[in-house]
Amino acid sequence: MSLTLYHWWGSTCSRKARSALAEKGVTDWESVHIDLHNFENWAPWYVEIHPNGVVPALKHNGKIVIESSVIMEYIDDAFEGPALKPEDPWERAQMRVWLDKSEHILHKNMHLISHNKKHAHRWEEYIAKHSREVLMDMVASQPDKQRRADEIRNADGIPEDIVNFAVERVIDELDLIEKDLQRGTWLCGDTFSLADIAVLPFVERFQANGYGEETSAAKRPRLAEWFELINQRPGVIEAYSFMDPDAEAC
Ligand SMILES: N[C@@H](CCC(=O)N[C@@H](CS)C(=O)NCC(=O)O)C(=O)O
Repeated sequence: MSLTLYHWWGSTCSRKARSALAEKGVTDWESVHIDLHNFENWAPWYVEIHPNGVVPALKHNGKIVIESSVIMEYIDDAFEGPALKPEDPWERAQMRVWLDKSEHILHKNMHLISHNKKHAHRWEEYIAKHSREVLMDMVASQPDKQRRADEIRNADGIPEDIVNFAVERVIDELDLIEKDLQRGTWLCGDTFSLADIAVLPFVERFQANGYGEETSAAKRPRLAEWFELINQRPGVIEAYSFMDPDAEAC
């Protein structure tokens, strides 16, 4: 059996994939760390693996799986270990709704929220080291047409009204998380599932972006309890403690 995960230590989507592996008890995998800060994800050798030039990607016995939510379902289906999908068909359907939201609402809006604070800064560093021309050439090599257009549009920062709307959209989802957590310990009843894994990185990232009050016990008590509980899981601790191998080497 050969299993390789192409990922970046701090990426929300990579955290989803690593959490699924750890929760499933799959430890025998090779790590290929893709340096997003130096745009290694757009290098031709990586685009051969992931045509959209993003992380994560999983290679299992020579076959590639992309898309973090699909990767998580694949891991759950392909390996022995605790089931990460609820038995009940309705709860399982709710889990898939959360997988969809993690991608199309949480990830999409978090990307806009993080841009000015994190990504723009990373671009400035790149410009200081190389030049704006080199950066824009790099951006033009982003293989996904939609993403390329978005990156070019966002190159000078995202307007405040767009960021504010993105914050509102995430807050709407926090309300839905609070509501769903009334049904049980986890997002889809009492079974810990891929829904919990998929939502966690965005709750964490929202806090890191300075919106921790929105996830506080005073504002959303069930969400705060869930956050504390999920962060005690050994699988989650393992997945989130994966650090930048280059940073460790310094
Ligand atoms: N829908 C994809 C999104 C993947 C994605 O956007 N990954 C980010 C990290 S979380 C990435 O590679 N960003 C680098 C870039 O866009 O250049 C998934 O869920 O796997």
